[in-house]
Amino acid sequence: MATKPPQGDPVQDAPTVAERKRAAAGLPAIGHTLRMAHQQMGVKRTALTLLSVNQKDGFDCPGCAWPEPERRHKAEFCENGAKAVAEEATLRRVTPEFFAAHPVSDLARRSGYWLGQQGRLTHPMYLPEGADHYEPVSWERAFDIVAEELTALSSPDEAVFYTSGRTSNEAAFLYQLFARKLGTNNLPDCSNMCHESSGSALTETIGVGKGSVLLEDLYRADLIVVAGQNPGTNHPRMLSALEKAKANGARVVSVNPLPEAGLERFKNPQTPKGLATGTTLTDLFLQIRIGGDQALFRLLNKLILDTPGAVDEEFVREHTHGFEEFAEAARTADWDETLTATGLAREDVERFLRMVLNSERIVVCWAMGLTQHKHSVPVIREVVNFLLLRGNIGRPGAGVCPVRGHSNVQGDRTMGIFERPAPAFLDALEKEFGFAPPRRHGYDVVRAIRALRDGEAKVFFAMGGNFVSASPDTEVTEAAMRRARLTVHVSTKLNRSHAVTGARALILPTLGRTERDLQASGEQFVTVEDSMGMVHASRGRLEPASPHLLSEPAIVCRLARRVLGAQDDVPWEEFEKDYATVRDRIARVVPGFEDFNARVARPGGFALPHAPRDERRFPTATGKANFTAAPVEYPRLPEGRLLLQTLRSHDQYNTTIYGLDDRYRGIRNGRRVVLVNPGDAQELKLADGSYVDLVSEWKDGVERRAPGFRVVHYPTARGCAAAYYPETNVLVPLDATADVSNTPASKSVVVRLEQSATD
Ligand SMILES: Nc1nc2c(c(=O)[nH]1)N[C@H]1C(S)=C(S)[C@@H](COP(=O)(O)OP(=O)(O)OC[C@H]3O[C@@H](n4cnc5c(=O)[nH]c(N)nc54)[C@H](O)[C@@H]3O)O[C@H]1N2
Ligand SMILES: Nc1nc2c(c(=O)[nH]1)N[C@H]1C(S)=C(S)[C@@H](COP(=O)(O)OP(=O)(O)OC[C@H]3O[C@@H](n4cnc5c(=O)[nH]c(N)nc54)[C@H](O)[C@@H]3O)O[C@H]1N2
Ligand SMILES: [Mo]
Repeated sequence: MATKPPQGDPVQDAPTVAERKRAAAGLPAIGHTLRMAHQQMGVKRTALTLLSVNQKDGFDCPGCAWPEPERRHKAEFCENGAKAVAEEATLRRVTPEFFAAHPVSDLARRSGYWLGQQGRLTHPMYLPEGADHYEPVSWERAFDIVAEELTALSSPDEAVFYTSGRTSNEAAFLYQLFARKLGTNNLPDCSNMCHESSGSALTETIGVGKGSVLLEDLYRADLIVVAGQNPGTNHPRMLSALEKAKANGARVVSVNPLPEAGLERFKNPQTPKGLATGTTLTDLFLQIRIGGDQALFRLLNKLILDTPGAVDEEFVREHTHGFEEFAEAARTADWDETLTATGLAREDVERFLRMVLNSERIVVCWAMGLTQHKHSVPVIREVVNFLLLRGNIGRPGAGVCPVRGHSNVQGDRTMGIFERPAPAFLDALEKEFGFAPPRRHGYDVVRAIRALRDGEAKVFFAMGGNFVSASPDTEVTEAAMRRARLTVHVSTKLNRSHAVTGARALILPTLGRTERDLQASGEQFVTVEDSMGMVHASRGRLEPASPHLLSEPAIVCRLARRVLGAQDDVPWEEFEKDYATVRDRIARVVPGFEDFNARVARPGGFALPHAPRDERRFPTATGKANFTAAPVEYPRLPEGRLLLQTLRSHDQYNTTIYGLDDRYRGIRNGRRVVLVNPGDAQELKLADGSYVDLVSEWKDGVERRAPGFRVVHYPTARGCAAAYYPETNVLVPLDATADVSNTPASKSVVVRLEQSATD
């Protein structure tokens, strides 16, 4: 039974499969970029917009959080950044007439792709209780509605304030201030589903939950390990950095269950040589089984310990804690078990070891392939052990590089978007604004869903994102959302979260990164922090999509005034008029932002301090970098089952679907595909092109099913399968999360594949 497209939805999911690609970018990427951009924006707007992406006087690309190099190209964007920009700068519009023609019951039947393709939201819209149509509403009335529901709560902890990672520093700072003045730390964010495991592991081991390298370090590294990341699709500009590092002599090891085209060969569209032949990026590809990384690094660590002279003893003595206990655990690492856990050959691991021992300076980069498993925090701790052993933290050309996703997800956390804020942050907030912020921890994403499900949270407010599609256990999450009294979304584009609502709902349309932000004191810019802790300004140039839009800071300021009262002593009106006054406050509250306004005026911005990177100082509980000795874990599969990872295609940005192709993997015109190793497929009798239901098995006994996926024989590691998110989120149990970080384990879902009913 191939799934039927939603009624009336012209999008037909009919995947075809061709050979996968072995190189990324090049001329086809330029062609795709321009075609997609022209469809959405027209020719003139395309040129005007794309040329100011990531320029020093332009706007920050809403695509990803990869940093900009000091010397920029005229075109400092990539194919997927251009798609992200085109999505936002599109000329299509979702007007009140659109909502009159499409009741919520109709929107709820549409695909996410169709919803996104309708264009930019133009007016604040309100869905009254019991109604099936959103109707236009004034901003004043919209804020009244939110105030009504917030004041009716018996505790501020019955409200949840979600943030997606595109929100600027200024908006994020104001938003958390408002939530905390209201009296709650319920500030879940997309990071809870993303790099939370990295933050948890790094804070504990090196004292700072962020990466410890700058772009310069990548250029100076001898060895770069890219584990659990697909930069060719998700951080294409990283390929230029890897290319440059290779030109300087670095070698690259890729650890991944999938051979990803971008890591194999990169055809840099900005150089003639790149366009002609390209550069081979990966020197060693370790095709690891899903979840095998901790075992791999543990064995590597044992082998380093066993090699005379391989440990940086002075560094270990001066700067670390817990070495003995760790070494004892590492010495028990076992070849056989490691080869089982990883699916690797002994020679692969030995080659990796030789490369490590021949390298003075090592950087490890990673993304969702390491962070979204039950044991993700121990996986990342083991990576830290690996780097500490040879002194690879806190010196040039070496360090940890968790590659962030959303373009300001790191900055939002720095601004205090966190359900478990540090006491020092709250102290600073208290001192600056003269109120007592709540100290109780709030809900993260998973806990917020439980609270909504159980009727303990009643108002859900989202600053961007698409909560119901991005979250795990889609049916549970949607049912939870429908129990809310009020759901509010500050959004640029239509998405499923607008169609799965509480009793009442609001859509508050906002400016995007590309747009001019005019306030009473004049034109404003905002600031963002990239994956490497560089803070810089972002200034949009386009005319806003509609005259009725408010900026995110303006929305928060007006809402706060309405809810907290005009006599509130935070100068919300001033903040809205002039964002520089917000930055003055950030400068006094957040360490590293001293003299913010002056420093961000410098082209290119400034780097935030990072104690381990800058001075080999580790602000942990022990005052040193901590080795850790967690037992090795890896997923064990029952007979006849596969371990499914849910990942991104080349034509999507999280839940925003740009198109139905995944060019590098050879898949076109459809997203309901499941990639299976041909050997596994043979054992399970799954012919290429047959249709299956994916059924996830979890200890709660509930059967979660995603029907109608085309089987694609694909060279993934044995025992592993892959399918796209968000179609497969229905399979991820709400309670299947990472230990410590509570991140949904969306890269290790145990599934069985059942032949589809009518196949
Ligand atoms: N164009 C585009 N850009 C994006 C995004 C987007 O959707 N589209 N999303 C943004 C966001 S929010 C994020 S967080 C990043 C995500 O960036 P990525 O983390 O690159 O995204 P995924 O597609 O989830 O890819 C996960 C990678 O990890 C591998 N992997 C899976 N399991 C394991 C494992 O157990 N071990 C190892 N070693 N590898 C494994 C997969 O094969 C895959 O290559 O990209 C950001 N940039
Ligand atoms: N199964 C599975 N689930 C996952 C993942 C996975 O790999 N597998 N990845 C997880 C990860 S890493 C992440 S980060 C989350 C992403 O979760 P979210 O950040 O919640 O989701 P997005 O799809 O990025 O949000 C897209 C929406 O954001 C709005 N938007 C875009 N730009 C702006 C803006 O400038 N301002 C405002 N206010 N709104 C804007 C648009 O309305 C758009 O529809 O998903 C997570 N979920
Ligand atoms: Mo992310």
